[in-house]
This record gives sequence, C-alpha cells and structure tokens, in this order.
Amino acid sequence: MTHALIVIDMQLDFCPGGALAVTEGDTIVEGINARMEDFSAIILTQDWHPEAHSSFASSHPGASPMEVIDMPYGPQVLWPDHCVQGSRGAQFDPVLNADAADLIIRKGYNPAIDSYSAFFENDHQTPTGLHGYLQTRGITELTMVGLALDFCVNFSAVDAAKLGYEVRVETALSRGIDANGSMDAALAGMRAAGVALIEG
Ligand code: VGL
Ligand code: ZN
Repeated sequence: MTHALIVIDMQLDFCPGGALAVTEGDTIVEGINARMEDFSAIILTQDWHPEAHSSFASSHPGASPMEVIDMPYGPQVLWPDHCVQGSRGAQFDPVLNADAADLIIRKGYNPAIDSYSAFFENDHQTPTGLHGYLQTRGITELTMVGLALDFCVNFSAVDAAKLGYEVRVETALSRGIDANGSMDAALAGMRAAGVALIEG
C-alpha cells in the first residue's frame, strides 16, 4: 500500500451557507465518498482555528475580509471568522464519509499563524506531523481532493511535491475560492511544482 487519498477541509463553513463558502463546495461530497472506495489509506484534514485567530479579519481592527496583510511569516489573506474549534461550521459536511478516515489531521490551531497546507504551517517550516505519518506507513503517492482548490489543496499539493511525493489533484472533486486571480496562480504553481492535475 503506497497510495493515499487526502481529502482537504470538507467542512460546513466551506460549503454554501457557511462562513467562507466555496461555490459548489457541497457538490463534490458524494463523488469523494465514492472515490474513497479506491483507496486503502484515507486522510482527512480539518481547518481548526481558535476564536480570534490571527487569520480572521475581525482580529485586526479596521481590516476587511479578503484584504492581504503582512504577517511575520509573509503575506496573509484575512478571512471571515471560519472553522472555529467546536463550532458547527468546523464540522465535516454530514454527507462526507468521515468514518472511512484512518487519520484526521487538524491544522490552523496556532493563534499566531495560519496553516493552509496539510504538511506545514504558513511559515513553510513548522510541520503538522503528516509527513512523518505517511513515511511510517510507507505511503509515497497522494491523490488530493476537496476545498479550497486554490488555497488548502494547492498549498498541500505543492508541499507534498516538494517533499518528494508523487501528487495528483483531481479537479472534478475540488472547488476553489478564486479571489484576485488565486485560481490561475494556484493551477500554474501546482503544475510548476510537478503536481499532476487530473480533470476526470
Ligand atoms: C482555507 C482559507 C482559510 C481552505 C482555510 O481550506 O482552503 N482557505 N482557511
Ligand atoms: Zn482557515
């Protein structure tokens, strides 16, 4: 067994009606459930922020969601409050077959730093532990799906490729936010990193 499915942030806040809704975010859930049957290793990620997280616009007086500010670790988009630990919006979409997961990795819990990637926080240095987990299981190939294609899927895929995994992103089972050209930039960045973008 060397190939894992990584399902990124299939949570209510990223689905229509949620705090940071991704257009059509809910339409991919059943397809993801079906795809799980093709894998014997399944990992889910869960965006999991404390209240007043530094990535929330509401934590920066005068700032608005979608504004970009400079943080000590680099530029950071400010988001509406979302995926607050223990809140309903942080729960997985109830249709998602979360019971199939071998591992659920939570990220973004450090108040001072955001974490888009399943592998590293946004300083690109602090590991989440996922790489160690995959290494100890002998997993070398990753297929990624989920939300948001241009943020957390993108950062996870590029980091995985840099770490030496063979990475595929299935775009039909992913949806993006597409703010200020973020989708085109993400697709180009993933291609440049050697990520295979599979449309089917
Ligand atoms: C995400 C923005 C903020 C994502 C998470 O899952 O792509 N995007 N937090
Ligand atoms: Zn977040």
